[in-house]
Amino acid sequence: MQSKIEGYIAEIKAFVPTSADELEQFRIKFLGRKGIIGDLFEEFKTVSPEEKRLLGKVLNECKQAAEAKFNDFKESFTQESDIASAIDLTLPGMPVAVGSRHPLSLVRKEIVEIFSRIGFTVAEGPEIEDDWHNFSALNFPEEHPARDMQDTFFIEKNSGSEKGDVALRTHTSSVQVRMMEAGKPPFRSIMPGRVFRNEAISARAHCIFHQVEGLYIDENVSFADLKQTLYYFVQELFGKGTEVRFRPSFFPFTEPSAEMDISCKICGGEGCNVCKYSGWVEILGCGMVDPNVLENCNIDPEKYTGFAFGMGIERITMLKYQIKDLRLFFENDLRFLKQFKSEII
Ligand code: 2U9
Repeated sequence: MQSKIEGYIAEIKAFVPTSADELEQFRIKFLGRKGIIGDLFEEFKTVSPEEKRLLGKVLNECKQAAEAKFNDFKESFTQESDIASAIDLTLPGMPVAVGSRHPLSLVRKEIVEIFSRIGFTVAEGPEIEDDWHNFSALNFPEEHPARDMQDTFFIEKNSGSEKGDVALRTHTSSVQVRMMEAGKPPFRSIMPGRVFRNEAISARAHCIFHQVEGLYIDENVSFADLKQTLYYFVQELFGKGTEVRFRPSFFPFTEPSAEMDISCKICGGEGCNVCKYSGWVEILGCGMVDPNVLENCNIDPEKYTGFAFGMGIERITMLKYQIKDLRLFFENDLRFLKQFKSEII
């Protein structure tokens, strides 16, 4: 009910009548016998005492805003409905309510800007993918658990196509595969996008989330290039002096593979519940592109090498803004969204 009333307040504040008739329509709509304000007061009677305390103030504000708007313009239209005499055109304009960017968009934009400063372009691809681009080309074995219905949202099983089953992409790596199939090295791009996994929704996981992956393929690209690129990225996003460490890991599409941690920004490495008292938090996975993957994409692994990395934008945003529950990103609660920097696109 609160957001509905706030919506009406915004509508009332933005309303500028240009004739007596329009003003009368406004009066009937909001203040009339069967008007919105009356209805809201009826609805108000049915809510719990706790809600009454919260809603009373905003409901009165709504009523007063409607009455004030009506009284402000009543005089202007008593003599005639001519627009020029009704409104003082020399008055300053009414303020326009400006929204704010979603925190995930803010962080994605920042990540894109950081990588574009060192020559990475942005690539995008389809959200509905075939088995080849989402799994096989990326060296996932036939029996890999990610190919399971428990993990992946399939759209068409046994489609009969040579590219295999059709599913919602589980990572943006399929965009890299398409890019490599279509072109020739060097490649230096990042791939931001929405991905889908068959997971139960909780404070730490969602079935839809956002990733940024990156790929750099050329002659003589080494693990040292990977480390320096990601070190630069972390300094830019989390601030100078942020420490990094790499731990060995495994992914089907990279060899060797690693996970990268940064020193905890909450406790400065002392230990807190965000870093589980280790002083470190994991932010991404990375590695050298597996030669099998290069071959699958018609790139000669004897001539070219490359690195790749992937991160979840939700996770990075939660760390950057100290957000405790991932579900907040998807609820569109204005009290949450309003806290992020306002920007006109
Ligand atoms: C190609 C070759 C290699 C992309 C990579 C990761 C490591 C990784 C996870 C981070 C959190 C996914 O969102 S998450 O759950 N990703 O750890 N991703 S390397 O490697 C590629 C991609 C494309 C052709």
